[in-house]
Amino acid sequence: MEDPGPYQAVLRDAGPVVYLTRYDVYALARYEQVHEVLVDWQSFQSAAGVGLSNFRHEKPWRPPSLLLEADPPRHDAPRAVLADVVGPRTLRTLREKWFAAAEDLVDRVLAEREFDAVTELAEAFPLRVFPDAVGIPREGRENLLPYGDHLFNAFGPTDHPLVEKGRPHAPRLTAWVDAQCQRHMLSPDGFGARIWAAADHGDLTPEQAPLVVRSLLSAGVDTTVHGLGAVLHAFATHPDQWERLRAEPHLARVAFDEAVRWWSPVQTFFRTTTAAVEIAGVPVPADRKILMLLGAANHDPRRWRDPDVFDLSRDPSGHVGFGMGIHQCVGQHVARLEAEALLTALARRVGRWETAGPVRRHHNTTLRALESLPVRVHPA
Ligand code: HEM
Ligand code: OVM
Repeated sequence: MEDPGPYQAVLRDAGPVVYLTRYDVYALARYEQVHEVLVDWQSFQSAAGVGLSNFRHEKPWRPPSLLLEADPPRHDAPRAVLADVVGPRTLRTLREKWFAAAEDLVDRVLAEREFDAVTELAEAFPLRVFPDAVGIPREGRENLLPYGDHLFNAFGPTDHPLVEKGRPHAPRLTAWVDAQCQRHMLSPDGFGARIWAAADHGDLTPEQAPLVVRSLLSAGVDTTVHGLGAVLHAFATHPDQWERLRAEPHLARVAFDEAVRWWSPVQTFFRTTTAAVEIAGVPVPADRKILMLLGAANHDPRRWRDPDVFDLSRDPSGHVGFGMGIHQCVGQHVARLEAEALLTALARRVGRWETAGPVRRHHNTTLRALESLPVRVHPA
């Protein structure tokens, strides 16, 4: 978790499929095989869980997601609804508001010359705009990050100390999140209300609506916090790339995608084989867990030139940091808009910046995350 690069290189070079005896898992760390499995939902299903746990044999710790942990045809309706609710059309109406919120936040944070870019920016910005956009009340929002953190830890081995540390808090966090998904808790103009309206319209059942809202609250906070943390970390440690962004601010979106490739905030997801298959000629039995190392695929030198370099000149499209295929991140436009707003506001005001203390990692079995990024800024 401190530095995933070296073990990922070992796994990539060990072969196209690496059998992990301790977990009875088939691990893929090369881009070609990760991509192949991501786009073949028929052979590699999600409904048995996208963590290590196999839902055919183990009871999931919470009711499965109707998107992430579902296969067609059940996946299709929730996916279509959410794709519309958080799609580009909706986001055009939020653009001005989110850009203004970013300008306001950055103005206030830059009153100090030294601050923690993780807490003051990467956490503060999504927490300011996203829960409002979903339409949940203010009360209890401090539960969002801990809930997501436990959820992402729980995709890994359930006897891991990080999961054991989170488990006592899970019932309280889950109860709070589930309560926010009820119709009467949601403001009339947010993403949540639009999901309930889709149920009125017959596109979802009333039983599905709260679980689709839950997907937004599950997947929409920690991911963007750590994605923004990644792009801020990248720029604070690559002054030449910051200079380039300042000269060409339209690069903000591609910069964020390059950061999602380079850092890969979501490091891993699993699939389960529906039948005996071959991956790169290696036989894999039915009902086995396949570990896709998204971060390793995004650094595979077989696919990327100088993969470890954060480079705005690169075309990062095709990276698997948002997945690929039918489950590819439905919230990626939300994440990109948040990043574009924050980076644009910063690029106007910060001439130069650098780290001003030790960069500390936040440990999570699935997320690659920062706890602290102390920075010193020099105004433009
Ligand atoms: C799916 C990453 C932001 C909601 C995914 C997947 C990845 C991912 C890798 C694919 C899962 C799979 O194939 O099994 C990320 C990253 C983000 C981000 C790195 C930020 C940088 C968001 C946001 C939202 C969101 C902001 C909500 C607004 C979802 C949902 C799914 C998903 C609901 C499941 C989609 C499906 O199964 O059809 N995300 N995500 N994500 N993401 Fe994101
Ligand atoms: C969901 C969900 C939860 C975690 C992650 C995710 C990255 C989706 O509940 O649908 O996608």
